[in-house]
Amino acid sequence: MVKKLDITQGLPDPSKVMDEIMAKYPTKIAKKRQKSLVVNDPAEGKEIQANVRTIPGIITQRGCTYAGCKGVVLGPTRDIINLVHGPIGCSFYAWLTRRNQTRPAEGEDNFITYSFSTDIQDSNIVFGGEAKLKDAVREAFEIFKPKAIGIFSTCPVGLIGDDVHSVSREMKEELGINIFGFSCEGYRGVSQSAGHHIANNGVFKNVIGNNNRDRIGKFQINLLGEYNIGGDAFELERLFDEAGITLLSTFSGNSTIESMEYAHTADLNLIMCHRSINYIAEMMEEKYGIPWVKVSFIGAEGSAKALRKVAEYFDDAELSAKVEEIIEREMTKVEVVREAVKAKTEGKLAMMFVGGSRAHHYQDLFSEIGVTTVSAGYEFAHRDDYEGRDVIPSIKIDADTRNIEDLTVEKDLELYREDLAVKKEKLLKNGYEFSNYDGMMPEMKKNSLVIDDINHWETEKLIEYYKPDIFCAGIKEKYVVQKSGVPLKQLHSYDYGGPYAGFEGAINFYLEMERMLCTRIWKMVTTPWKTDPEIVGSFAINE
Ligand code: CFM
Repeated sequence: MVKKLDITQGLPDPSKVMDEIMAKYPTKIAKKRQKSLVVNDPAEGKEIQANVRTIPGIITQRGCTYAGCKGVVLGPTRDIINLVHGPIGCSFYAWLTRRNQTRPAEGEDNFITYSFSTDIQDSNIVFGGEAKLKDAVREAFEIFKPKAIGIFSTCPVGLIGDDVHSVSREMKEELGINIFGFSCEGYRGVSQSAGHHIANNGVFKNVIGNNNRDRIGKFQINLLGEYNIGGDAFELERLFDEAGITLLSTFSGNSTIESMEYAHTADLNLIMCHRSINYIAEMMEEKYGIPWVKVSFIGAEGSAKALRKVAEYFDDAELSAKVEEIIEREMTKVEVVREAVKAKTEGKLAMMFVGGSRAHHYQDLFSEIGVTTVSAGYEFAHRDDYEGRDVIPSIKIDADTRNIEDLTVEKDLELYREDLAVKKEKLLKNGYEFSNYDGMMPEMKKNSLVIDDINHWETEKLIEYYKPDIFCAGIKEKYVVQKSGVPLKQLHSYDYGGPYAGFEGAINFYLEMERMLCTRIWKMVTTPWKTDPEIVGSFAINE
């Protein structure tokens, strides 16, 4: 039996295991890596190194800029053709059939299940690929007659200098639909985070504000940074619907480009994933005066808090009463399951290394069933996602960040909502919080180990040290972790489970954790490399 780490007196100081990790690195690398591993102290507020280049040779969990732009932000939108200009491999791996769900209305376009690519070849690399790109745009238009086409640059396209923006302008003119390009080559930034920023800029410039349609609801909001993994957005739509809150557009789970065009007619923006979409929220406030608030619908408590926050903003007795009614009804159901599961899961340990927001949000769901997060980190978040937005002025702008365009946005004199600015002022005086995110570290326990851009070596050492009951990450980590006898829950694709957002989502998550945390099967796994440290293969052809 593995001896469990004793955390009854608080989390142990992990400095020793950190030293062991560092001892294996060459001095220069250890010096750099050290700044990304932090022993948390919420009272002191420590600084972490984040959003810097991964050291070559290290196996990172990160993805590329193109993945963040095409896959994450634009990918889940169903009525736009997302055309990848590049080799077919980039499209194959960005094919989104696996996880983003969407519900088109009867007869409405849904291109998510397709994969569109220019499939460039060696000859295009030598002689240029713009002609092929134009042909692909015409062909896609001819077959599907979409409302919009987005063109995404991959690494080779940037290297040979194809101009996707001029092609977009020309094709827009020729075909008469909205066509726009993204310079989101994989190498453009240090991770997919750069791709989020590029996507935000493109959507803001080319889509938001294209349709000034009239109001249709009393309380109009947008939900930003919710990508409908495992049907999360469906659960939130159910809650907003019942409360009488009109969700104009979600960026970008279960969404349409059409809805994004009138998103600027909202009264409030809610942000779920701060990392991927805070840029749009900020720009919409500058241009249209729409305030934003950070919420999290991951966890039943967080969901209740978020709904109350919206009700408080609109300050309407009927809405508040409805929201309270929903919370009471849903929480009664949640509590029954939570209590039953917590009795079995209390005291278990979790570790999570995911993306740029889930490593924080899922700690709430775990703590609702008594599971402690001993170590966590993001793949590509920035210091503000760890330490809170108040550190933004002190973040060093390096050459990699400067590489990403920062749009200058001006007030739209016609559409700017002075009434919302006044409302915001008033609420601020009452202590209502806007435009803020406190980050992950202030909410984590003292001595928990926070790591940015963790790698395989560090993962293995930490599993040995903490012996967690569950590890949350993605598909690249899944099997190696499971072979160590620790179950891994994917928080990117949910292992095809979900939804986990909102109240129904919380119930789903508790039950799934009960299954994963309470089975003894993982303790029976013998790590294969303990008995066979070397796997020897041979070619059948030689036998
Ligand atoms: Fe935001 Fe996301 Fe995430 Fe993200 Fe992602 Fe994702 Fe993620 Mo995978 S936008 S930062 S780039 S919540 S794809 S839907 S699950 S790493 S934690």
